[in-house]
Amino acid sequence: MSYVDEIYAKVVEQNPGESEFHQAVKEVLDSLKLVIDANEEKYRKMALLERMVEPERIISFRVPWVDDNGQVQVNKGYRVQFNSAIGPYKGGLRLHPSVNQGILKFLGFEQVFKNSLTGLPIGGGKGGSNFDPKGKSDREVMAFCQSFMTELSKYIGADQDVPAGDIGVGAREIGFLYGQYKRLTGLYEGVLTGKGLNYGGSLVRTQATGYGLVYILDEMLKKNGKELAGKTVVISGSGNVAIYATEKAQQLGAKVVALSDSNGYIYDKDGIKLDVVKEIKEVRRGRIKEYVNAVPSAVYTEGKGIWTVTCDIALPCATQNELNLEDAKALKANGCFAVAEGANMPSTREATDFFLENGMLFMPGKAANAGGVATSALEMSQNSQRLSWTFEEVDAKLKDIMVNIFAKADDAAKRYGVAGNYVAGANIAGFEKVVDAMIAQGIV
Ligand code: NDP
Ligand code: 2IT
Repeated sequence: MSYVDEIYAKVVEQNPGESEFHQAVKEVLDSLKLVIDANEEKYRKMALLERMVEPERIISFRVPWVDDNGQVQVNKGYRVQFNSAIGPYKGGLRLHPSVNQGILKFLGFEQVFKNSLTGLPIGGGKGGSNFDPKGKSDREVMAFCQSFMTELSKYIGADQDVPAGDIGVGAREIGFLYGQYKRLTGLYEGVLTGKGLNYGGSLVRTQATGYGLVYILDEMLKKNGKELAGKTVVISGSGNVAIYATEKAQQLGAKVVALSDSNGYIYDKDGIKLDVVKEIKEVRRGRIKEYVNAVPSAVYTEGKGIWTVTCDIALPCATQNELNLEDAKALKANGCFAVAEGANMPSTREATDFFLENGMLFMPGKAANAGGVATSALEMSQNSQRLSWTFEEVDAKLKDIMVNIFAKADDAAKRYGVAGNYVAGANIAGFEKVVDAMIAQGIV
């Protein structure tokens, strides 16, 4: 058995029930076969892949808090500190009932390669809880965040591990988490990113993942002789990533016609009115179906099905495995020619293979959504310098980083004879930097 296949078999055997983690590892290992085969003896001796697939540390803890009825609730809390070869652990915190150790390991594993691709000095990590913020009062969210941080604060720090937002964690949660960290440690330091602008946050961080997604999409289209202006775009989700992907796509002249949440999707043939969506989602924390109250000409459909909407470009920006083979076929049949992943691993492996085998342009999440964490790293730099850069400065750096990520994925794919396969390109380019740093640092 080849080294790569042997490691995948071990991962499945030693991490039972963690299907998303298996899936993420398999995709990366399959891409790396070409690189590993050329160095098999050396990598095997150093157990490089064994070390690559095993988190440096997983912290798991109890999170007790009191709800508005005086009832004590208990959630599970985690931080997966996956790999610190190229910098302090960096990655978001997810609050969603589906969170478990396997999901956070998949996200932490992806984060290692993504962070490497940004070219900035950040290692990979991820954390979160099975706490469901939906329907909770501000006080309940604060009580949860304070309890979560009381434990997490022992393991993080500006030069050690710097969490940020992800699903269910936005400005409100980061504020509560930061306040509690400061109270416990007495340190006013850049221990979290995505902070508010008046207490150390960076301009553009709120927009960064969605904007970055559209910057790299634009670059991929240009380099393949196509353009974004005038194209019809479907975007899933209606959270942070989806909203700012919509904003930037519209600014660049595309027409976004659909958005969704976990209940259903809206279709607006005239183009989504983003101020209405922001009011529903960012201000009222409502449901996407409320859009049709403000825009009666739009249509709301309950359930999945957003990928049956005709489009040129699809941007999945909700969650893992939200786009399967059937969805991929429907997109292709309706004329879609490009897909870029705002979410982490939103396409199933079968869907990804279908896109690649059918000549569609496809940019995987670890390259396409790296603008968020890249801008987090820019926030860390500003915090260390005790300076704030302007919106234009940060936005220009973000754009530059995304164009560079495209170039790295494109170049690695070409070097290994799989031109145009940005999945392989991103995995290989991300891996090369981390593996060099691991070798240089010895057996740790
Ligand atoms: P938000 O919490 O702001 O929004 C999430 C959106 O996805 C909501 O519309 C939500 O709908 C929908 N969603 C979440 N879970 C599910 C599910 N199980 N089924 C269907 N829909 C679902 O999160 P973000 O926008 O920040 O994150 C979206 C994706 O982007 C995630 O994969 C995240 O890991 C990834 N990402 C985020 C970055 C960031 O900077 N925030 C950076 C890089 C990647 P509902 O409200 O109904 O739950
Ligand atoms: O998946 C991701 O890259 C994020 N949720 C952002 C992480 C970060 O540290 O900004």
